[in-house]
Amino acid sequence: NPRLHVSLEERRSSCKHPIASRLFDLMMAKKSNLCVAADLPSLDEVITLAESIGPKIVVLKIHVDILEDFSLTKIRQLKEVARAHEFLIMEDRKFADIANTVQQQFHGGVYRISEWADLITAHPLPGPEMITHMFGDSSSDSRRTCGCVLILEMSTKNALTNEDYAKEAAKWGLIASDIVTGFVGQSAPNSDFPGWIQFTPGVNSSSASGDSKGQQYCSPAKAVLERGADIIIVGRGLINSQDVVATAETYRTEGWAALTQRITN
Ligand code: 5IU
Repeated sequence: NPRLHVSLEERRSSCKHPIASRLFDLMMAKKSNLCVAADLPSLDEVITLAESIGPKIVVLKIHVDILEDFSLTKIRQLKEVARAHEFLIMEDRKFADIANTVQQQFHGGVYRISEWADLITAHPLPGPEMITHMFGDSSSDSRRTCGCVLILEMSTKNALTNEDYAKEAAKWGLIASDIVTGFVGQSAPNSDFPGWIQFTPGVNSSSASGDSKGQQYCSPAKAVLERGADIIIVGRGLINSQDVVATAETYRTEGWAALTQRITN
């Protein structure tokens, strides 16, 4: 798989989406491929975490619907922190409906995700038309300000995202590579397009197995070297640690070392 060994500079130059280019720039500038899953109960806590670990991460992933104090004012505050420390905000909304509904979930409601998210996750389950129409028509600004991250595989035990599913969805994602900036997966799909980015969750250095609810974990090195991760997604392994800044530095160093090792090999 050529993507795995191509330099980040070269991959950046083949990107078809400004958010993907920006993410490559951030990775190179910050020497980081760390995305933190900030699954905390309030935006106040997310903002405090982001202020402390901001310099070490390239993406902060949130679930907007678990925040008890959500407001557009607070999300704008988080946006400010993201601007100051230079990281992207990923809303892990996992869209999975028909395009007409997804458009409303993306632009409307209380959360108005399209106003602030740099990256948004979506399941390919509804088919390729959902992907091409999720942001609205071709004049929609959000097509350039927000990148879709397609979920090809899940990290959980007995997930239904088998090889055929992931393969078919990867094809759709590649065809729509002006919309799809990357994908979530546990393995590297066969493709000679180096411009899209693999996000891999289920990374935790202190738990070799998983949680008691189906989540499965591996180390940062294994995620990058054996599973093809460009970006490692770390949640509880970091947010529950005593010293989040020191832990972020450890994950950043390990993740980055593995990525540079993979590229130079
Ligand atoms: N997440 C997964 N697995 C997946 C997908 C998303 O764990 O396949 I798609 C999310 C869920 C959570 C984070 O927000 O990534 C992982 O958190 P922990 O590192 O705390 O398990």
